[in-house]
Amino acid sequence: MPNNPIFVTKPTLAPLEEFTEILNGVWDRGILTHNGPLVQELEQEVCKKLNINHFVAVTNGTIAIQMAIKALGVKGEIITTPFTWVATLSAIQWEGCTPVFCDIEPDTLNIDPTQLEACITPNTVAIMPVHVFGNPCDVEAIDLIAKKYGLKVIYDAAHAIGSTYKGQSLLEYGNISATSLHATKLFNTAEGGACITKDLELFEKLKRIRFFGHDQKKAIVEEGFNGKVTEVHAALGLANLKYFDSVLKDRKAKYGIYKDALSGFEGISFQELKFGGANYSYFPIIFDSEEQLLNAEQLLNKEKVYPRRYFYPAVNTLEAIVTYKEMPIAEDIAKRILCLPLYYDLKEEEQEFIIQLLLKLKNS
Ligand code: T4K
Repeated sequence: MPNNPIFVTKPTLAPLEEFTEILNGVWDRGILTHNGPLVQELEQEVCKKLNINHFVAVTNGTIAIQMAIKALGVKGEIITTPFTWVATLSAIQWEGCTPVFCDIEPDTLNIDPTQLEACITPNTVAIMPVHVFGNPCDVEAIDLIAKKYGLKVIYDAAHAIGSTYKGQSLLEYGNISATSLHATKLFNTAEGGACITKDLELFEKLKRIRFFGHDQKKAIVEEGFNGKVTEVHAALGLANLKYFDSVLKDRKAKYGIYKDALSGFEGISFQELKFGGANYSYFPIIFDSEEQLLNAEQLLNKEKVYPRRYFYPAVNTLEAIVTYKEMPIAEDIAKRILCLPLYYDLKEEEQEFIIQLLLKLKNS
């Protein structure tokens, strides 16, 4: 039994001295924010690392989604998934748009493209799928539907940094992708997020929106807000970025260990990674019933292991903020899914301990 509790995740942090080394420059310059040199460097370095065109670093992933909606100038219904974190929903609503839910595929856990067309009305302006747990959506099918109906596509790519589709960064799909660099994500700046687009005009617009609507001469040329990133956060990002490849590799290896060990376990199944290219940022298991999940959770908690029920409940059931509409697949999956601890610092013996606990359940 481990000495310390094992949580679902733990931030990956570069050695402290590597962070403070970068911070020395911040102290020397006295520039703390307003698109400082470290923010610019972080954006350039991430573009190089992911081989993408433009990356606009912002305060957090929720703001990134809101900025994407704002930059595309859409107002109306946005079709999205009920199987997501509440931020997807609230970002849509904060931008004065109406979320319309489209159910998910029971295997990939992503929005079901075959159900999309039935959700489209004359008021539909955009589609906002989520690459759930970093597993790529069917981007080609979604793109075809969007083109057919003249809709924008904004990916909630909060989990998807490091994921690829046909060898290219998944963040390049859609008109804009919004990612999260929160402490719990594969690559973090403590709090943080980013908008990614291939479109140069949108890129420039996103930068203006982030900074109150200023153009380069500081004239206000459009409505913006404060989505800026501090130099301290950028310094952390630059320190952590050096470990990006080893973190990806480590996640994949640990994902494989869980999968191999739990594959013969009758009563659980796994998310289907249909197109490959996942970043293995979470390890979800789907139980046959909620009762089995609760048993497993109880057993793990007793041993100070704390997996998480991402995403529970399905957000279409959050009646404090939306009108309920039944989404049978998402609601069912949300009740039966549990994410196991998966992070860079998770030790081999800790992972083995978790596996053994679950296997005990199988044999009981
Ligand atoms: N879209 C989607 C699909 C998302 O999943 C999210 C966020 C967003 C949009 C919005 O992105 P942001 O605006 O957040 O950038 C976490 C995160 O807060 C959230 O970013 C994430 N998704 C969501 C799925 O999970 P909690 O409530 O589970 O976090 P918490 O505090 O319970 O942390 C989980 C575990 O991580 C803890 O048991 C311990 C560990 N931890 C956590 C923090 C914050 C640490 O060791 N250190 C830390 O600093 O929400």
